[in-house]
Amino acid sequence: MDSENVIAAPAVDSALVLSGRFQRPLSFGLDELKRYESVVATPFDLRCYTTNRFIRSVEPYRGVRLTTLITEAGLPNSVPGEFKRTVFVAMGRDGYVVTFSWHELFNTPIGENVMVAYECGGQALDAEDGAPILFSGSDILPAPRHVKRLARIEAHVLGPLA
Ligand SMILES: Nc1nc2c(c(=O)[nH]1)N[C@H]1C(S)=C(S)[C@@H](COP(=O)(O)O)O[C@H]1N2
Ligand SMILES: [Mo]
Repeated sequence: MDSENVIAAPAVDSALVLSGRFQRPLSFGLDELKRYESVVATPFDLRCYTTNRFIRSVEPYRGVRLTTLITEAGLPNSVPGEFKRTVFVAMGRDGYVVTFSWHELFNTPIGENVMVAYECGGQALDAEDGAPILFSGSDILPAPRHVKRLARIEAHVLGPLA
């Protein structure tokens, strides 16, 4: 294992790792997420995008905004303005993947409601409850970007296609 992998390795099983093109790769345990300013989501119905199936109603989540964690790790800036063509790939521990763009998170109202949740209806969530849970509260159908057991956020800077 090289030194880069040692830094990126989760400190504990439930840690969330920010890796890729961030200025400082970081790892957050559940308790570390609670040290940041928190936001509370509106209660919502979890509904699958593919089948439109109602899954369950969800009490208000509390968590830290994804933009807060990204800012802590530092947006890429080795080339001026490259942060604006950055995409963030979020992965669950099971390999489930969803994407966000810099514009979406930092330059639209969607970003204000994207959180990494560690509490629901006033109750602390643990790994068995799926924590930490990535949740995008402004999505039309919330289930796809409701990632249980979020493990990693990778920053990728897109380049010209040809
Ligand atoms: N980690 C993880 N989160 C996930 C998924 C997944 O496969 N893995 N599937 C998503 C989709 S498409 C749906 S419909 C819901 C299913 O929620 P449930 O497992 O509570 O029924 O979880 C979402 N979050
Ligand atoms: Mo789904």
